[in-house]
Amino acid sequence: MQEPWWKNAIGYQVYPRSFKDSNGDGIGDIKGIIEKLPYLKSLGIDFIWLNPIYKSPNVDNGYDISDYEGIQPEFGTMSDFDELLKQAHSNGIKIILDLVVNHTSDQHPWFIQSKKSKDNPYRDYYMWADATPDKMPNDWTSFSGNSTWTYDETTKQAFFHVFAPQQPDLNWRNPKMRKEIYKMIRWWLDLGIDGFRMDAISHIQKEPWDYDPKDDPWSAFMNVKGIDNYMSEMRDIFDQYNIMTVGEASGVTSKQAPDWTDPNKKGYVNMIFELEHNVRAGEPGKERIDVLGMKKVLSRWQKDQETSGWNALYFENHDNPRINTILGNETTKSATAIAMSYFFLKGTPFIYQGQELGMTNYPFTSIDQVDDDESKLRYNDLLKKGKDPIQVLNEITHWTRDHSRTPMQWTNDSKAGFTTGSPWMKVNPNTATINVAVEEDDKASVLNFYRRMIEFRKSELTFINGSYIPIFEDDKDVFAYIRKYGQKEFVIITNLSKNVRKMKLPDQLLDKNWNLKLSNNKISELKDELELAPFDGMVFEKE
Ligand code: ISL
Ligand code: CA
Repeated sequence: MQEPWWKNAIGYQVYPRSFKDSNGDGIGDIKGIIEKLPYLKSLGIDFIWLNPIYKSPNVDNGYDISDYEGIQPEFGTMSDFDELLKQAHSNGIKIILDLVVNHTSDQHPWFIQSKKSKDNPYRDYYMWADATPDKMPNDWTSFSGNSTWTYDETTKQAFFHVFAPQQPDLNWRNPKMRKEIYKMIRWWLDLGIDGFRMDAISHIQKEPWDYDPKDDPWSAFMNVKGIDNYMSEMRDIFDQYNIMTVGEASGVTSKQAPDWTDPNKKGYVNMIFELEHNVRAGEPGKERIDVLGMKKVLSRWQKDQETSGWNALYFENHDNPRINTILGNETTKSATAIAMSYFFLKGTPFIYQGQELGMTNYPFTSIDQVDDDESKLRYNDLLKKGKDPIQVLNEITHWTRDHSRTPMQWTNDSKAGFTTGSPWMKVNPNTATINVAVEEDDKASVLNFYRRMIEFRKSELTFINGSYIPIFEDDKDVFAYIRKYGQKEFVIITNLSKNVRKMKLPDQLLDKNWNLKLSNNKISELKDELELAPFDGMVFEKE
């Protein structure tokens, strides 16, 4: 059977605001992306996931949409988008868009209508309930840590939101609302886009308002019963197109995942992003991610979707700090070891812009440098609770989403070659040494390593169908596994630590000849006793 195209594809996530500015206003835009298509082609990626490009008041950088079928003017026009799609396709690159349908902006015409009166035809596009300024319909907590409800004076009711109050949740129980969303979905698919990344999609169904979340505050809107109906309706639309879909599905467990991603089961989407191995939870002061914990989560997802379903593989995105800082030590060596550690797992790998350069966290020193609404909300909230300002700043800047939102580093210029104007977000000063231009010319750069790795990954079908066999499973530093299909066998070994590690090879690797295929160090043979230097990584193939 012919495998679907997305199984042997590499995704690249573009955060349009920070990718490339074409007109000097300091904000990345669609024309900037078009300009950089040759770069993306030279990387070897197959599709781009674009973060939201729709009209938005920008409270949550585009995740608050006020017009689903309009382009954010800062990013360009619909004809720019058509051009991007055309040029991407002629370069063999597909484009998937963010689909944000858990909520809209409070400036969306539907919500403006909905707010007007209790009998407005759009009232039930959102969720309203009786309240008073100091008594909300229930005491559920939103992702920002505040109430999921905001009181509205006009009708003396409160509306529901799992994110910021400027992002009211759509009422998926309303078939009229769903019909409009589905129309919009078809509109984009008919335009020729290649699929969707579905934002916060596991939250679209909520428990009844009298549900008690107890000590799991978000359980009231995490993969709640009844979501099946809506997901199936969307799947029936997707099935009519040759596209790919990836759901951001926090709260869907690895055991439930195949149900979501296996076409022989419910198969709502082709793959999901799990948020369990997600590192943002890392506490300040705790320098880096717990490698063993992360390995266990990733291994479990590999196993639970080994024979049924499909994984989306990632370390970075626009919501997380840079992996080369929080897991690595900001070197070429750590960036490449980390890359190898996840790239050969079973699933579709995603790269976040700048990850392929080894970009790092931004050295924040003050809250004025922070843009992210979520970070600012939390900062003010903690100050109000009387916490020490320095401690709060440390905590916020430890995980702020802004680390990944600084401009893409194209050159060693102080503006990173990102803009000729004043960048909307500070440029990381290490653009002096970490940038596309210098890395292009350096054979040993992270960028050129990614190129080789991508080419190799795509040339070897074992990485699609092969089984996943973890080795050194309980080791706290080394992430290693075998991928095996028929006679073919590969082993991936990465030391994700600063420790020198002496390893005895497990039995299943002995008495075989191994050829080195990819490496970031000088080891060329797989010996019975292996001495791994900090952040050594390599892939061997059985002869
Ligand atoms: O579980 C969560 C928090 O632990 C998350 O489900 C939540 O779904 C995730 O953080 C959502 O992120 C996405 O939707 C947000 C947006 O701000 C993020 O940038 C986006 O990736 C609201 O649209
Ligand atoms: Ca611009």
